[in-house]
Amino acid sequence: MGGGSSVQLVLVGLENTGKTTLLYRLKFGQYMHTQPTVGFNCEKVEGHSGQAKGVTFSIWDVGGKDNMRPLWKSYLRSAQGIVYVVDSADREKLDEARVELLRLVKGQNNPGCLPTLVLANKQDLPDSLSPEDVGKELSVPELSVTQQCHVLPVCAVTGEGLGEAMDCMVEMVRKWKKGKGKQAR
Ligand SMILES: Nc1nc2c(ncn2[C@@H]2O[C@H](COP(=O)(O)OP(=O)(O)OP(=O)(O)O)[C@@H](O)[C@H]2O)c(=O)[nH]1
Ligand SMILES: [Mg+2]
Repeated sequence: MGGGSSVQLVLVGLENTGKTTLLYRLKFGQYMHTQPTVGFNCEKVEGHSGQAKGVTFSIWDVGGKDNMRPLWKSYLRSAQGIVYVVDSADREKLDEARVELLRLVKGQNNPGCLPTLVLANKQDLPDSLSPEDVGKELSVPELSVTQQCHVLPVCAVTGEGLGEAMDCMVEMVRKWKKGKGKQAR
């Protein structure tokens, strides 16, 4: 996969984790003020570096409040990857974040085992957990036995880590397309 190709992603995670901030950071290259998302946002974003260079991402950002979470699964059908955003500083919500991640990834609507990238967001906050600890809390090591699942650190406000994240996603989607996700990693 390279320049000229397109990748459709679904961007989910609990409310207030920074999904829309991340989407607008990618789209406009700057911090934008957000409101809680009711329904979804969709933007087309161009990749600029690494394997993402020249790739067009269609990103569906779905609201994370509990009444909107049942909608997440309906976006999986047309997606080639899941980006799951976590607030690394909100320790009290990590259990809930894990339950929702597993419900989505292990559910009936994900028979193709879409590659899943967990983004440990808000790394700028002083009490944020490391990506390794966020990954452990969300069962990433267990999930990655049967499907592609990685965790990366990001800060949606500054954009730090987003280039690496898009690069990683392209690589995961490329492998998934080759093996349709059957052979993990
Ligand atoms: N410190 C810090 N704050 C962030 C970061 N990313 C997002 N935020 C803040 O987190 C709050 C929620 O951001 P949103 O992008 O609206 O969150 P969301 O996940 O889209 O929330 P829903 O639409 O309700 O699902 C906002 O006040 C953002 O400015 C980050 O990396 N660091
Ligand atoms: Mg939002």
